[in-house]
Amino acid sequence: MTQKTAQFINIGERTNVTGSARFNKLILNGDYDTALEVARSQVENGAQIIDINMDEGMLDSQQAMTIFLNLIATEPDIARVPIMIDSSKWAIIEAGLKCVPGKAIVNSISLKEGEAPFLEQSRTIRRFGAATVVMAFDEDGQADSIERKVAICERSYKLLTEDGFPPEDIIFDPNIFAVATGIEEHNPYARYFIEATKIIKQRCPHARISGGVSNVSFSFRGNDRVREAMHSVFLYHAIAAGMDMGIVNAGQLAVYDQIEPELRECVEDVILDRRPDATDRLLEMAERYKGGGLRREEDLSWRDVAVEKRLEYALVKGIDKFVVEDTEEARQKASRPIDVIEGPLMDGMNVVGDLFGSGKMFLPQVVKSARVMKKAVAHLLPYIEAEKAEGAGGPKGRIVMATVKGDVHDIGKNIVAVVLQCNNFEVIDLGVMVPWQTILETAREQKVDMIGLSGLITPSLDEMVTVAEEMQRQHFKLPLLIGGATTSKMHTAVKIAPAYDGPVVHVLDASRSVGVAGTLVSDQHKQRFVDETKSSYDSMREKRLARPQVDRLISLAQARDNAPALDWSNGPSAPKPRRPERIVLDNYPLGDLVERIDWTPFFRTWELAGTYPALLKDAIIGETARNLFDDAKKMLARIIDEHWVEARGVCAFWPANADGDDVILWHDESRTKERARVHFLRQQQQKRGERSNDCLADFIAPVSTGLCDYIGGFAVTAGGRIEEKLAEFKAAHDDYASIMLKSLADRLAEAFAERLHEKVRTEFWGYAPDEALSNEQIIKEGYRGIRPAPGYPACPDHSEKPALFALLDAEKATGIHLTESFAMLPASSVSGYYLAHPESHYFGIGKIGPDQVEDYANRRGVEIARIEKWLSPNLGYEPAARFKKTG
Ligand code: B12
Repeated sequence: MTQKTAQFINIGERTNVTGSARFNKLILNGDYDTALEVARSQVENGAQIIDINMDEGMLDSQQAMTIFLNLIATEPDIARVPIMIDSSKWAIIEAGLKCVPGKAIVNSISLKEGEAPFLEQSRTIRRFGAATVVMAFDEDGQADSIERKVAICERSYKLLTEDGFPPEDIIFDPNIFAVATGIEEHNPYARYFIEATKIIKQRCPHARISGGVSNVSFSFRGNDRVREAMHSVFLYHAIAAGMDMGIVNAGQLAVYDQIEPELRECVEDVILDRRPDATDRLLEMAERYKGGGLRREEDLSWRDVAVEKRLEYALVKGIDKFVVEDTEEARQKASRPIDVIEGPLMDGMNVVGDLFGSGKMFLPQVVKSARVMKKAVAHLLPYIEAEKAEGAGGPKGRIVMATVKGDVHDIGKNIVAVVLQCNNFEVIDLGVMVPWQTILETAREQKVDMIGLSGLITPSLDEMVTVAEEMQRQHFKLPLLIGGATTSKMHTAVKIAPAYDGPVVHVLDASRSVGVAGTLVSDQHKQRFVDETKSSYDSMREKRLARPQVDRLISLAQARDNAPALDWSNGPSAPKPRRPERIVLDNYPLGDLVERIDWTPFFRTWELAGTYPALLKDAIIGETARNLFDDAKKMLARIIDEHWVEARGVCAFWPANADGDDVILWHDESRTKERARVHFLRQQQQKRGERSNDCLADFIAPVSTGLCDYIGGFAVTAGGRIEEKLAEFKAAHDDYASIMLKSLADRLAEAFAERLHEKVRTEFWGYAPDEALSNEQIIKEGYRGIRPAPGYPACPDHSEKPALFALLDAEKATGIHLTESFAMLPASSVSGYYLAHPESHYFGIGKIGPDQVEDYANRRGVEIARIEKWLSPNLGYEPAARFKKTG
C-alpha cells in the first residue's frame, strides 16, 4: 500500500437510492430506522464520507432527504463522518444543507446551465460552510476528452476562487466513464480520467479529485470478479495520478497485488488503453471468471409435491408461471377435464376464499389467485367443450353484472367479479355503459341467479332506478344487487327498492359481495335474508319519509344574505393570466406526473385501508401493501417507458364576474359580451355563529365591483390508448394486470390534474409564481386556489360539464368524450374549474330546498323535474313525481 493509497478517501454509496436497491426499498417503504442502519454499517466498514441520494421518481425526495439527514444528525457514530448531499435537483440539495450540522459536501454543481446559476449555487454552499463536488460538465455537455476535462475544471476553479470560494473546498469529478464497451471511442476513457487528474491537480492547487469508480466496469455487469479487478487496477493508477476520493463499494475491491497476474494484465491493458485488442482479450478471459457474484436462486422446492398440491400452492401464492403445465398434468391424471376444476382448482380457490374471508389474505393477492385460476380454466375449456361435458356440476350461482348506461367506471365492479369468481360464481360481465335492455335480455337468456349493477356518478343512481322499474314491468323476480362509489344503502332503500318487488340489496364492498351472493343462492338462507333486508329498508325509508319535508334549511334568500363577505376593495381575486390563450398539453410526459401521485387512494382501491406510506409498515396489511406497491411501481415504469397510456390535457382562463350565484364568462376584458355562464349552487343549511352559506360564485368579483376578475377551466386524461393494453390483458385472462393498469391510470389522471393546477398557479395564470411546496403539502392542498370538479360536493351538477367542455373545446384537445350521463370516457379523466381567490376553499353544498331548485332551473333554462333528477342526492325534500310510477 502506498502513502497515497492510504490517504484515499472512501465514499460510501450504499445510502443512495439510485445505487442501492435495498436502500431504495427501505426509503420507499418509509423504513428509516433500517435505512439508518445501512448508513451506520457503512461507517463501521470504513466509509469516510457517506453519499446520500434520494433521487427517486416515486419519492418526495426533498422530504426524504430532510427526514434522513435529521435522523443522522442525532446519531453521533454516523454523523462523525462528513455527509455528501447528492442530488440532481438543487432544491433537494438546499433542503439537505439545512439539515447537516457539520461540514457537508454537495454533490454536485456544474456549469451545465451557465455561469450565473453556478456561482449563485456556490455562494449558497459557501454560506453553509460546505464543500462541493464540481462536475466536468458545461453548457456543451459532459467532458470526455482530456482537454475538455481540464478546461472545464480550470474554468470552474477560476470562477469559484475569484468569487471567494475556498479552493480546498472544491472537489472535481472529471467523469469516469465505462470502458471496454465495444465502442472504440470508449477505450481511452479510463486513461483520459487518469491523465486529466494529473493535469488538474497541477493547475488547480488545493482542489481535490473524486469520481464514481464502479462506472468504469459497467460493461461487465454480472461478472463481479472482473469488475473487482477493474476497480482495483483503475484506483491503483488513478490514486497515483492524484485522485483523492471516490465512490467505491469497499466490498467490490480486490487487492491489487492479489489479482491473478493474467487477469490483472488484461485489465491493465483495458484501463490504460495499452493495446487495440484489449477489450476482446478481456471479454474472452471474463468468461472464465463468470458466476463469481452472488445469485439469488428462486425457491422451487414447492415444485416437488403432487400436482394437486402444486396447483393449490400456485393459487394461494398467485404464481402463474407453471399453471398451464400443472393443469395439463392434472388433466391427464383426471378422468374428465371438469374434474380438475372441481377438484384441485376449486380446492385451491376454497383455500383462497377461506383465507380472504378470515382476513388472512387481501384483495391484491386474491386477484392474483384469480389470474392463476383463469389461466388454468382457459387451458381446460377446449377439452371440456370437446367432451361436451353434460351434467357436470355447475357453479354455485350465476350473476350478470354491468356498469349502467352513461357510466364508465368499472374497477369496483371488476374487483367484485373476480372475488365472486374465486368463490365459484360464474360472472357474466357486460362491461360499462350498458343499457337496461341488454342487462335484462342477458339475464333472461343466460338464466342467471341475480343481476348486479355498478355506478360511480350521481346520474347512475337514476339509471339504476330505471333498471329496477323495468325489472318490475317485465315481471322479473331475480335479486338485484347495487354497488359503486355513488350508491348507498339509504338511496337503495329509498329510491331503488320501492321500484321493484323482487329482492334489492346494496353491497358495500367486494368482501361483502360473497356473503350476499352466497346467501341469495342458498335454499336454506335466502328467504330469511331477503325478508330481513326488505324490512330494514322499509323502516329506513319510512323514517326518511317521516322527516319534515324540508329539513333544517333556510330560504335561498336568507342563504344569499349570509354569503361570505369578501373584501373586493383591493382588486379582483387574482391578476390577469400570463397566458390568456387556451393551452393544450398533448402527450404530456408521464414521468413528470409520478412525483404528484397520491398513493393513499390507490391502496384504498385495493381495499387496503390506511394512509400511505404508513400503511406499508402496518403489522397486518404491510406485507401485502408492499408487494402490491412493488408490482405497481414495476407496471408504472413500463407504462411510462412503453407509453401504454397517453396523457392529454387542456386549460383556459376567461375574464369573469359573479352575477348572483352564476359566473359570467366574458368574451374579453372589455366585459361587454357574455361568452357563457357557469351556474353554481349555494348551501342552504342553517349555519351557526359566523359561518357563511357558501357558493363558488362568491370567490369571483361580482359585476357590481366593476373589477375584471378571472375563472379558469381544465380537462385532463391519462387514459388515452389504454384500451389496447386492457384488451391484451383480457386475452391473457389477467385481471390483476387489468385492474392494476386502471388503478394506476386513475392515479396518473389525478396527478395530472394536480400537476396542471400547479403549472397554472405558477406559470400559466401565474398568480403564485414563487410557490414552493412539498408533495405532501400539495396533496394536502396547501396552496392558494381550488379546482372544483363538476360532480364533486361544491358543484354537484354533472350536467354543467358539456358547457365546460364546449368552452375548452375539450373533446378535440384531449379526446375525452362525455356520455349521456356526463361521465367522461376514457374513465381516467378529470375536469373542473380554477378559482384563484386566496379565500376560495372546498365545501359541500349539502341539501337544497325547492326554492333553490326552482331558481336554478330558471337560471339554467330547464324544467324543474330535470334538475330534480340530476341533483337527486342534494334534494332536501321528496320530489314525489318519479315514485308515483311504481306505486
Ligand atoms: C378514484 C376516484 C376517481 C378516479 C377514477 C374514477 C374512474 N376511473 O372512474 C378519477 C380521479 C379519475 C375520478 C374522476 C372523477 N370523479 Co371520482 N372518485 C374517486 C374516488 C376517490 C374513489 C372511487 C374508487 O375508485 N373507489 C375504489 C373502488 C374499488 O370502489 P368502488 O367503485 O366503490 O367499488 C366497490 C364497491 O362500491 C362495490 N361495488 C362496486 N360496483 C359493484 C357492483 C356490484 C354488483 C356489487 C355487488 C358491488 C359493487 O365493491 C367495490 C369493491 O369493493 C371517489 C370517492 C370515494 N371515496 O368513493 C370519487 C367519486 C366517485 N368521484 C366523483 C366524481 C364527481 C368524479 C368526476 C365526475 C369529477 C370530475 N368532474 O372530473 C370524475 C368522473 C370520471 C369519469 N370518468 O367520468 C364523485 C361522484 C359523486 C357524484 N356526486 O357523482 C365521488 C364519490 C367523489 C365525491 N365525494 O364527490 N374519480
